[in-house]
Amino acid sequence: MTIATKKQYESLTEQRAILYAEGLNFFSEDAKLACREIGDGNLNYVFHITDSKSGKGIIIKQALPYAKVVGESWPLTLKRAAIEANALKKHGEFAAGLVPKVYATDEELAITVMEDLSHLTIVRKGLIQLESYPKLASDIGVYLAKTLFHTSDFALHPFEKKRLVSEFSNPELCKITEDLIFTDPFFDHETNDFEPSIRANVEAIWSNESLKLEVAKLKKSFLTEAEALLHGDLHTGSIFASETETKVIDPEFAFYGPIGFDIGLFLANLIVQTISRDGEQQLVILHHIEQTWEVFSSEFSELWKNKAIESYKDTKGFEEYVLDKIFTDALGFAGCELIRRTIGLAHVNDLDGIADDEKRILTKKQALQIGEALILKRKEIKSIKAVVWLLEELYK
Ligand code: SR1
Ligand code: MG
Repeated sequence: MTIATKKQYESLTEQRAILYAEGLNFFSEDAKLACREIGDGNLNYVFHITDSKSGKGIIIKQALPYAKVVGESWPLTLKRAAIEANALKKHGEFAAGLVPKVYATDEELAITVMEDLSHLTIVRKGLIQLESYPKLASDIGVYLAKTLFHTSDFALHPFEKKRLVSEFSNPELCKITEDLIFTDPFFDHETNDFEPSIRANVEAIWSNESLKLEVAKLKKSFLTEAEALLHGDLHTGSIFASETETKVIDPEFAFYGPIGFDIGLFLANLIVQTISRDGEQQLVILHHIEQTWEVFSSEFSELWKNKAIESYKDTKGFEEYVLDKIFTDALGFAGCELIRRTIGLAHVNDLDGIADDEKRILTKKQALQIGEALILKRKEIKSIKAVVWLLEELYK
């Protein structure tokens, strides 16, 4: 008699990851496998398995039952591994080539096995080292337009759209964003983390009622507007790239939310780079900012023209209204991201890694200032060029 036993979750070690890889039928029997844990994110293990005989490789990503950045005191659902794998597959239907291929998933062990991207670098790391990514902005513009348009009501039958809203319900990960991006940084909360030298700037944020009112509106939009299947955490640490390739990884925060959110997060993480750079190097990133929006909006318009199923798609002014709203929302969300990356729980190396104390503090103060301006002035800023002018004025 065979007794069926349910597989129990256990976290992998490098040794166990090799055994797991051997069972996948991906490598040949005589493969010589090696493994390295390469995860540097806040939440998961990432094992890179390579076969020295064939040169082939895979990534085995495993979700931990808690947030790695904090420790076991912050339990976290393992369901996020399935959300991530399903979001990669769904986004891959529309933006093939811009996301990694998923080879296998294992719900019990919260594992996703995917394409080896080790020939690419994490964009945040590369940008800090002034590496250039000539395709980054246009690839991300295309990725955003395709994934967001095709998963929205503009492209889907309402039954399918609502089925996807339910499939990608992701309350625990959304709660992290609600707290860490939209709430905690704007109050004297224990999760916040900032340098004593910027305390006065932080306290000014906590007591700025008009700013808090605008953040409350943005949070409401994040909580309630199920416009499209978002990546949900599209910062530069969620993108692998080289001079010729771009791949968006890590959509474990995926859910149905406002279209401007992914765009805003990406723009904010580019803005962070412009603050610490000068001259030509700064211009490169300012150009990325402009190009991301330009490519996104023209691709989105093209899809609207050719693929939208909405009855009002040709009603004069509607497409413009939709794009204006996405733009305004994106600026507001970018502002919140800039503030939380400076004073909230999850920091970025673009700011914290600046060794010179004076420069780092000045950069952080500017990040807060830009964040505030984007939130408060988002409805007055009418074009991406105006965003670039605002930044250039500040850096003069
Ligand atoms: C506890 S998780 C902290 C942050 O890491 C993720 O990448 C998200 O950005 C989240 O806000
Ligand atoms: Mg991540």
